[in-house]
Amino acid sequence: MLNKKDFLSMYTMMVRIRRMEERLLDIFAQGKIPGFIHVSIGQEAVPVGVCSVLREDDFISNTHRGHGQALAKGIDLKRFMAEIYGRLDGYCRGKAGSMHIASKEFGIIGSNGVVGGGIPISLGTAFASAYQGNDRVTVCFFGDGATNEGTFHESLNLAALWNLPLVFCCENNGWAEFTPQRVHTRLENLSLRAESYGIPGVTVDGNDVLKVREAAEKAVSRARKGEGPTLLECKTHRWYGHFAGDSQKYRDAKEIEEVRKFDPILRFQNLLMEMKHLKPEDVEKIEAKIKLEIDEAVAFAEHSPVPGENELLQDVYV
Ligand SMILES: Cc1ncc(C[n+]2csc(CCOP(=O)(O)OP(=O)(O)O)c2C)c(N)n1
Repeated sequence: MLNKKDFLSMYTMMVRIRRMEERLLDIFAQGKIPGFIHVSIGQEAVPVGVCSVLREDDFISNTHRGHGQALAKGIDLKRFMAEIYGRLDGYCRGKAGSMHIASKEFGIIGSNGVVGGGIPISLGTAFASAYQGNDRVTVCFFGDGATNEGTFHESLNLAALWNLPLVFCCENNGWAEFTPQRVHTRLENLSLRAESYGIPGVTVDGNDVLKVREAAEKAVSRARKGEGPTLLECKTHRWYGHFAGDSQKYRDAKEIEEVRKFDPILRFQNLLMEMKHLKPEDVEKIEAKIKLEIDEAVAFAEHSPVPGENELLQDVYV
Protein backbone atom coordinates (compact mmCIF):
# COMPACT_ATOMS: atom_id res chain seq x y z
CA MET A 1 0.00 0.00 0.00
CA LEU A 2 1.28 3.45 -0.90
CA ASN A 3 1.39 6.06 1.82
CA LYS A 4 1.31 9.85 1.58
CA LYS A 5 5.11 10.04 1.43
CA ASP A 6 5.20 7.64 -1.56
CA PHE A 7 2.55 9.62 -3.42
CA LEU A 8 4.36 12.90 -2.82
CA SER A 9 7.69 11.48 -3.80
CA MET A 10 6.23 10.30 -7.15
CA TYR A 11 4.54 13.65 -7.71
CA THR A 12 7.74 15.54 -6.88
CA MET A 13 9.75 13.40 -9.28
CA MET A 14 7.30 14.07 -12.11
CA VAL A 15 7.51 17.82 -11.48
CA ARG A 16 11.32 17.62 -11.20
CA ILE A 17 11.56 15.93 -14.62
CA ARG A 18 9.19 18.44 -16.24
CA ARG A 19 10.89 21.55 -14.83
CA MET A 20 14.37 20.18 -15.52
CA GLU A 21 13.49 19.55 -19.17
CA GLU A 22 11.84 22.95 -19.54
CA ARG A 23 15.10 24.44 -18.26
CA LEU A 24 17.09 22.29 -20.67
CA LEU A 25 15.05 23.63 -23.59
CA ASP A 26 15.88 27.14 -22.46
CA ILE A 27 19.58 26.45 -21.96
CA PHE A 28 19.79 24.58 -25.26
CA ALA A 29 18.26 27.58 -27.07
CA GLN A 30 21.07 29.70 -25.59
CA GLY A 31 23.58 27.39 -27.29
CA LYS A 32 25.10 26.18 -24.04
CA ILE A 33 24.55 22.44 -24.58
CA PRO A 34 26.54 20.57 -27.22
CA GLY A 35 24.78 18.07 -29.52
CA PHE A 36 21.07 17.35 -29.54
CA ILE A 37 18.49 17.00 -26.80
CA HIS A 38 15.14 15.19 -26.92
CA VAL A 39 12.70 16.07 -24.16
CA SER A 40 9.99 13.82 -22.75
CA ILE A 41 7.66 16.54 -21.50
CA GLY A 42 4.16 15.03 -21.25
CA GLN A 43 5.52 11.51 -20.72
CA GLU A 44 6.66 11.83 -17.08
CA ALA A 45 4.18 9.31 -15.62
CA VAL A 46 5.89 6.43 -17.43
CA PRO A 47 9.42 6.55 -15.99
CA VAL A 48 8.15 7.62 -12.58
CA GLY A 49 5.51 4.89 -12.36
CA VAL A 50 7.91 2.21 -13.54
CA CYS A 51 11.00 3.23 -11.56
CA SER A 52 8.93 3.64 -8.38
CA VAL A 53 8.82 -0.17 -8.15
CA LEU A 54 12.50 -0.74 -8.88
CA ARG A 55 15.35 -1.27 -6.45
CA GLU A 56 18.55 0.71 -6.65
CA ASP A 57 20.42 -2.41 -7.82
CA ASP A 58 17.98 -3.10 -10.67
CA PHE A 59 18.99 -2.08 -14.19
CA ILE A 60 17.41 0.18 -16.74
CA SER A 61 18.38 1.01 -20.26
CA ASN A 62 17.02 4.33 -21.36
CA THR A 63 16.50 5.98 -24.71
CA HIS A 64 17.58 9.11 -26.58
CA ARG A 65 14.50 10.62 -24.84
CA GLY A 66 15.68 9.28 -21.52
CA HIS A 67 16.31 12.20 -19.13
CA GLY A 68 13.20 11.34 -17.13
CA GLN A 69 14.07 7.65 -17.03
CA ALA A 70 17.54 8.41 -15.62
CA LEU A 71 16.27 10.86 -13.01
CA ALA A 72 13.46 8.54 -11.92
CA LYS A 73 16.08 5.80 -11.40
CA GLY A 74 17.64 8.11 -8.83
CA ILE A 75 20.71 9.78 -10.28
CA ASP A 76 21.94 13.07 -8.89
CA LEU A 77 20.64 16.13 -10.70
CA LYS A 78 23.95 18.02 -10.48
CA ARG A 79 26.11 15.34 -12.07
CA PHE A 80 23.35 14.63 -14.59
CA MET A 81 23.32 18.29 -15.63
CA ALA A 82 27.13 18.39 -15.81
CA GLU A 83 27.00 15.41 -18.19
CA ILE A 84 24.48 17.13 -20.43
CA TYR A 85 26.80 20.15 -20.51
CA GLY A 86 29.64 17.80 -21.53
CA ARG A 87 31.64 18.62 -18.40
CA LEU A 88 34.13 16.67 -16.33
CA ASP A 89 31.87 16.23 -13.29
CA GLY A 90 29.21 14.48 -15.38
CA TYR A 91 28.43 10.79 -14.90
CA CYS A 92 30.55 9.89 -17.92
CA ARG A 93 33.07 12.71 -17.52
CA GLY A 94 31.32 14.66 -20.26
CA LYS A 95 31.74 12.05 -23.00
CA ALA A 96 28.14 10.83 -23.12
CA GLY A 97 26.01 13.96 -23.01
CA SER A 98 22.24 13.73 -23.11
CA MET A 99 21.98 10.75 -25.44
CA HIS A 100 24.43 8.24 -23.98
CA ILE A 101 24.41 8.86 -20.25
CA ALA A 102 25.13 5.79 -18.11
CA SER A 103 25.81 5.12 -14.44
CA LYS A 104 26.98 1.80 -13.08
CA GLU A 105 26.22 2.98 -9.55
CA PHE A 106 22.51 3.46 -10.37
CA GLY A 107 22.20 0.50 -12.72
CA ILE A 108 21.70 2.75 -15.74
CA ILE A 109 23.29 0.70 -18.47
CA GLY A 110 23.03 3.55 -20.93
CA SER A 111 20.84 5.75 -23.02
CA ASN A 112 21.23 5.08 -26.67
CA GLY A 113 21.20 7.20 -29.81
CA VAL A 114 20.60 4.08 -31.87
CA VAL A 115 16.85 3.40 -31.95
CA GLY A 116 16.30 -0.05 -30.42
CA GLY A 117 20.01 -0.22 -29.56
CA GLY A 118 19.37 -0.57 -25.82
CA ILE A 119 17.11 -3.60 -26.23
CA PRO A 120 19.75 -6.30 -26.82
CA ILE A 121 22.01 -4.64 -24.23
CA SER A 122 19.20 -5.09 -21.68
CA LEU A 123 19.05 -8.70 -22.67
CA GLY A 124 22.68 -8.87 -21.56
CA THR A 125 22.10 -7.58 -18.01
CA ALA A 126 18.97 -9.71 -17.68
CA PHE A 127 20.96 -12.76 -18.81
CA ALA A 128 23.70 -11.87 -16.28
CA SER A 129 21.16 -11.75 -13.42
CA ALA A 130 19.76 -15.14 -14.40
CA TYR A 131 23.23 -16.62 -14.89
CA GLN A 132 24.49 -15.29 -11.55
CA GLY A 133 21.31 -16.46 -9.84
CA ASN A 134 20.44 -13.09 -8.32
CA ASP A 135 17.04 -11.37 -8.49
CA ARG A 136 18.00 -8.08 -10.14
CA VAL A 137 15.48 -7.04 -12.77
CA THR A 138 16.20 -5.09 -15.96
CA VAL A 139 13.71 -2.63 -17.41
CA CYS A 140 14.31 -1.71 -21.00
CA PHE A 141 12.68 1.53 -22.17
CA PHE A 142 12.06 2.25 -25.85
CA GLY A 143 9.60 4.10 -28.07
CA ASP A 144 6.89 2.89 -30.45
CA GLY A 145 9.21 3.33 -33.43
CA ALA A 146 11.75 0.95 -31.90
CA THR A 147 9.24 -1.90 -31.99
CA ASN A 148 9.83 -2.08 -35.75
CA GLU A 149 13.55 -2.73 -35.29
CA GLY A 150 14.94 -6.24 -35.63
CA THR A 151 16.60 -5.87 -32.23
CA PHE A 152 13.17 -5.64 -30.59
CA HIS A 153 11.92 -8.90 -32.13
CA GLU A 154 15.15 -10.82 -31.64
CA SER A 155 15.39 -9.72 -28.01
CA LEU A 156 11.76 -10.52 -27.16
CA ASN A 157 12.20 -13.94 -28.63
CA LEU A 158 15.37 -14.74 -26.70
CA ALA A 159 14.15 -13.21 -23.45
CA ALA A 160 11.00 -15.33 -23.70
CA LEU A 161 12.91 -18.46 -24.59
CA TRP A 162 15.38 -18.02 -21.74
CA ASN A 163 12.74 -16.75 -19.29
CA LEU A 164 14.85 -13.68 -18.48
CA PRO A 165 14.06 -11.16 -15.71
CA LEU A 166 13.27 -8.37 -18.14
CA VAL A 167 10.48 -5.83 -18.53
CA PHE A 168 10.19 -4.38 -22.03
CA CYS A 169 8.63 -0.97 -21.49
CA CYS A 170 7.36 0.77 -24.59
CA GLU A 171 6.89 4.47 -23.87
CA ASN A 172 4.46 4.94 -26.75
CA ASN A 173 4.07 8.65 -27.52
CA GLY A 174 2.42 7.96 -30.88
CA TRP A 175 5.31 9.35 -32.92
CA ALA A 176 8.55 7.95 -34.27
CA GLU A 177 10.49 11.09 -35.16
CA PHE A 178 8.18 12.65 -37.84
CA THR A 179 6.08 9.52 -38.47
CA PRO A 180 2.80 8.88 -36.63
CA GLN A 181 2.11 5.39 -35.36
CA ARG A 182 -0.64 4.67 -37.95
CA VAL A 183 1.95 5.16 -40.71
CA HIS A 184 4.58 2.81 -39.24
CA THR A 185 2.38 -0.09 -38.07
CA ARG A 186 -1.12 -1.50 -38.55
CA LEU A 187 -1.38 -2.32 -34.85
CA GLU A 188 -3.17 -0.08 -32.43
CA ASN A 189 -1.86 -1.74 -29.28
CA LEU A 190 1.80 -2.61 -29.60
CA SER A 191 1.60 -4.92 -26.60
CA LEU A 192 -0.07 -7.39 -28.98
CA ARG A 193 3.41 -8.14 -30.32
CA ALA A 194 4.14 -10.02 -27.08
CA GLU A 195 1.81 -12.79 -28.20
CA SER A 196 4.15 -13.78 -31.04
CA TYR A 197 6.80 -14.57 -28.46
CA GLY A 198 4.57 -16.27 -25.90
CA ILE A 199 4.91 -13.65 -23.18
CA PRO A 200 2.32 -11.39 -21.51
CA GLY A 201 1.64 -8.05 -23.16
CA VAL A 202 -0.19 -5.22 -21.39
CA THR A 203 -1.30 -1.78 -22.54
CA VAL A 204 -1.96 0.90 -19.95
CA ASP A 205 -2.80 4.59 -19.88
CA GLY A 206 0.69 6.05 -19.68
CA ASN A 207 -0.62 9.39 -18.45
CA ASP A 208 -1.83 7.80 -15.23
CA VAL A 209 1.16 7.26 -12.99
CA LEU A 210 -0.71 4.90 -10.67
CA LYS A 211 -1.90 2.69 -13.54
CA VAL A 212 1.67 2.56 -14.86
CA ARG A 213 2.97 1.69 -11.41
CA GLU A 214 0.40 -1.07 -10.91
CA ALA A 215 1.23 -2.72 -14.24
CA ALA A 216 4.97 -2.30 -13.68
CA GLU A 217 4.68 -3.83 -10.22
CA LYS A 218 3.15 -6.99 -11.71
CA ALA A 219 5.71 -7.20 -14.51
CA VAL A 220 8.68 -6.56 -12.21
CA SER A 221 7.45 -9.01 -9.62
CA ARG A 222 7.02 -11.71 -12.30
CA ALA A 223 10.53 -11.05 -13.54
CA ARG A 224 11.98 -11.08 -10.02
CA LYS A 225 10.34 -14.40 -9.23
CA GLY A 226 11.92 -15.95 -12.34
CA GLU A 227 8.63 -16.09 -14.25
CA GLY A 228 10.04 -14.29 -17.29
CA PRO A 229 9.60 -11.14 -19.34
CA THR A 230 6.58 -8.91 -19.98
CA LEU A 231 5.93 -6.32 -22.67
CA LEU A 232 4.39 -3.28 -21.04
CA GLU A 233 3.07 -0.58 -23.36
CA CYS A 234 2.35 2.81 -21.77
CA LYS A 235 0.43 5.13 -24.08
CA THR A 236 1.31 8.75 -23.64
CA HIS A 237 1.94 11.97 -25.59
CA ARG A 238 4.92 13.91 -26.79
CA TRP A 239 4.16 17.59 -26.24
CA TYR A 240 7.14 19.03 -28.08
CA GLY A 241 9.05 18.23 -31.24
CA HIS A 242 11.17 15.18 -31.82
CA PHE A 243 14.29 17.15 -30.82
CA ALA A 244 14.72 20.58 -29.24
CA GLY A 245 14.26 23.09 -32.05
CA ASP A 246 11.92 20.90 -34.17
CA SER A 247 9.06 23.18 -35.24
CA GLN A 248 6.73 20.19 -35.88
CA LYS A 249 5.48 21.40 -39.28
CA TYR A 250 4.42 17.80 -39.96
CA ARG A 251 2.00 17.79 -37.04
CA ASP A 252 -1.49 19.23 -36.83
CA ALA A 253 -1.53 22.35 -34.63
CA LYS A 254 -4.79 21.16 -33.05
CA GLU A 255 -3.20 17.88 -31.97
CA ILE A 256 -0.24 19.70 -30.40
CA GLU A 257 -2.72 21.76 -28.41
CA GLU A 258 -5.00 18.87 -27.48
CA VAL A 259 -2.41 16.48 -26.07
CA ARG A 260 -1.90 18.89 -23.19
CA LYS A 261 -5.35 17.94 -21.92
CA PHE A 262 -3.82 14.62 -20.87
CA ASP A 263 -1.24 16.29 -18.61
CA PRO A 264 -0.10 13.47 -16.28
CA ILE A 265 1.15 15.90 -13.64
CA LEU A 266 -2.04 17.94 -13.40
CA ARG A 267 -4.05 14.73 -13.31
CA PHE A 268 -2.01 13.33 -10.43
CA GLN A 269 -2.05 16.69 -8.67
CA ASN A 270 -5.87 16.78 -8.82
CA LEU A 271 -6.08 13.25 -7.46
CA LEU A 272 -3.70 14.02 -4.59
CA MET A 273 -5.73 17.11 -3.74
CA GLU A 274 -8.93 15.05 -3.68
CA MET A 275 -7.17 12.54 -1.43
CA LYS A 276 -6.09 15.46 0.80
CA HIS A 277 -2.44 14.53 0.35
CA LEU A 278 -1.68 17.85 -1.32
CA LYS A 279 -2.76 21.46 -0.80
CA PRO A 280 -2.16 24.42 -3.16
CA GLU A 281 0.54 25.75 -0.81
CA ASP A 282 2.33 22.37 -0.95
CA VAL A 283 2.36 22.59 -4.74
CA GLU A 284 4.08 25.97 -4.48
CA LYS A 285 6.59 24.64 -1.94
CA ILE A 286 7.46 21.69 -4.17
CA GLU A 287 7.89 24.00 -7.18
CA ALA A 288 10.16 26.33 -5.18
CA LYS A 289 12.28 23.44 -3.90
CA ILE A 290 12.70 22.06 -7.41
CA LYS A 291 13.56 25.46 -8.87
CA LEU A 292 16.34 25.75 -6.32
CA GLU A 293 17.61 22.22 -7.08
CA ILE A 294 17.69 23.02 -10.79
CA ASP A 295 19.39 26.40 -10.26
CA GLU A 296 22.06 24.65 -8.20
CA ALA A 297 22.49 21.89 -10.78
CA VAL A 298 22.90 24.40 -13.61
CA ALA A 299 25.44 26.43 -11.59
CA PHE A 300 27.31 23.21 -10.77
CA ALA A 301 27.41 22.20 -14.44
CA GLU A 302 28.49 25.63 -15.62
CA HIS A 303 31.35 25.70 -13.10
CA SER A 304 32.50 22.19 -13.88
CA PRO A 305 35.64 22.05 -16.08
CA VAL A 306 35.52 21.18 -19.75
CA PRO A 307 37.42 17.87 -20.19
CA GLY A 308 40.98 18.30 -21.41
CA GLU A 309 42.54 16.55 -24.40
CA ASN A 310 44.08 14.01 -22.01
CA GLU A 311 40.52 12.66 -21.42
CA LEU A 312 39.97 11.75 -25.05
CA LEU A 313 41.28 8.19 -24.84
CA GLN A 314 40.40 7.51 -21.23
CA ASP A 315 37.57 5.06 -20.41
CA VAL A 316 37.13 4.10 -24.06
CA TYR A 317 38.10 0.93 -25.90
CA VAL A 318 40.89 1.46 -28.40
C1 LIG B 1 18.74 2.57 -35.94
C2 LIG B 1 18.28 3.99 -36.07
N1 LIG B 1 17.43 4.32 -37.06
C3 LIG B 1 17.00 5.61 -37.18
C4 LIG B 1 17.44 6.56 -36.31
C5 LIG B 1 16.91 7.99 -36.43
N2 LIG B 1 15.92 8.22 -35.37
C6 LIG B 1 16.26 8.82 -34.23
S1 LIG B 1 14.98 8.85 -33.14
C7 LIG B 1 13.95 8.09 -34.22
C8 LIG B 1 12.51 7.80 -33.88
C9 LIG B 1 12.37 6.95 -32.70
O1 LIG B 1 11.03 6.81 -32.40
P1 LIG B 1 10.56 6.06 -31.10
O2 LIG B 1 11.29 4.78 -30.97
O3 LIG B 1 9.09 6.00 -31.15
O4 LIG B 1 11.06 7.00 -29.91
P2 LIG B 1 10.64 8.51 -29.56
O5 LIG B 1 11.58 9.40 -30.33
O6 LIG B 1 9.22 8.71 -29.95
O7 LIG B 1 10.86 8.63 -28.12
C10 LIG B 1 14.62 7.80 -35.41
C11 LIG B 1 13.99 7.11 -36.56
C12 LIG B 1 18.35 6.19 -35.30
N3 LIG B 1 18.80 7.06 -34.40
N4 LIG B 1 18.74 4.90 -35.18
